[in-house]
Amino acid sequence: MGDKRALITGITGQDGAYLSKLLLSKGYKVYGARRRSSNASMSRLQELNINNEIEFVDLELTEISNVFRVIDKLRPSELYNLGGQSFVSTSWDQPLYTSDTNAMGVTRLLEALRAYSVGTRFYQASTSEMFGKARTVPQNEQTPFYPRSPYGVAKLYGHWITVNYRESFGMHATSGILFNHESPLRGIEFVTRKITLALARIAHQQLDVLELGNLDSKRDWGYAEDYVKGIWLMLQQESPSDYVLATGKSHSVGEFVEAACRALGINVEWEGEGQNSRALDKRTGKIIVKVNPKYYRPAEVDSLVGDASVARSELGWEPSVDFAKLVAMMVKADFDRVKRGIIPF
Ligand code: NAP
Ligand code: G4F
Repeated sequence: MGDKRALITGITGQDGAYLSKLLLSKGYKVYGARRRSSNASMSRLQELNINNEIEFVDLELTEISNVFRVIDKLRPSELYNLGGQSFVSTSWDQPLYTSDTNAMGVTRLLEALRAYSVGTRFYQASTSEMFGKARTVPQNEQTPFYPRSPYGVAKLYGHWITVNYRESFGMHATSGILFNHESPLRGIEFVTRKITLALARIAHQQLDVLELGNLDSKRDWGYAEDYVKGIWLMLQQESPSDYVLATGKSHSVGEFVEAACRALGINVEWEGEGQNSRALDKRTGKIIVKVNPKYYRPAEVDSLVGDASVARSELGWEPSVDFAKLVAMMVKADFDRVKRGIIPF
């Protein structure tokens, strides 16, 4: 494709940062859509040293006039919709805002493209949370959906409206159903980064105990930089479709804790069950991880594991970072940050 101009919503987030880096390396002009804030954080883009290569535009997904003006002005060749209220827990506190952004926000973008730029290739950031109380193991593009949170329900609307605009108007609209992907740029509210940062603080004697919710819940955790390559590949296909990206391996939150402790050279031993579970540092005998039920969710997604065989055969996509390597990479980044006294995000 000759015209390589991409608009990315959610530019300040984890995936926005890695996708920008990838597209810049491929010679794209990157427009970064950010929402106005008194404290706009460019720290992920700064960490990757690419903030000066991006042209920023103000875009709030809940504001239709804003969305229409930006699309009319830019008419990009590719639009990646990564913007959204992405924290599942918050979606029970802010269900209407979550729907406005994650569901209606998608329709606003699609309507703007339909009006001004129907040839733009569109990517929607869908999620394995849509499988929720999963009907089959592993989950693939054919698995029925059963979302378990306002976040999952809103994302399911975003998924189907993307499929619908593809089928109704012939738009090149693709939905990527991505399983959890993490990195040193992950937000600290998500369980992986919460664990690596807290354990790094414990290792530096800056914190005594890490409190978590459900230790038994299982996720298919991959590396974000691998996943943005898959996202880009999806939009390079002649025909639009839907694709699952996943590693095919699942681990519990407790196993993530153990792997992170291993990477730090901490030997842990579990005691108790359920709400009374705790992990002790075998050397010191101190409790370093315990359960606080305040982190339990009103409805849980107990276990997710994805089957990415369609992405493998049609896109040639493969994850390159396994679970142990991912955990070690995140632990190292946080250990070094705590040592330097700088926690950028
Ligand atoms: P993230 O780090 O939380 O980033 C979310 C981005 O969306 C931020 O740039 C945020 O801006 C922006 N945003 C939030 N509300 C907005 C609004 N109303 N208008 C415009 N922008 C808004 O999330 P991520 O991990 O990069 O994920 C990217 C997308 O993929 C999200 O839609 C997420 O739901 C979805 N997803 C993620 C995963 C995963 O495991 N990471 C898996 C499946 C799907 P601020 O910086 O201003 O808050
Ligand atoms: O890290 P989490 O908050 O991620 P979750 O809910 O799976 O959502 C992430 O992945 C989705 C893809 O499937 C994305 F769509 C979504 O945007 C986001 O990126 O929680 C993972 C699991 C949950 O079962 C949660 O109950 O960890 C459990 N957990 C246990 N203790 C905790 C905690 N989660 C958090 N955030 N904090 C805890 O203390």
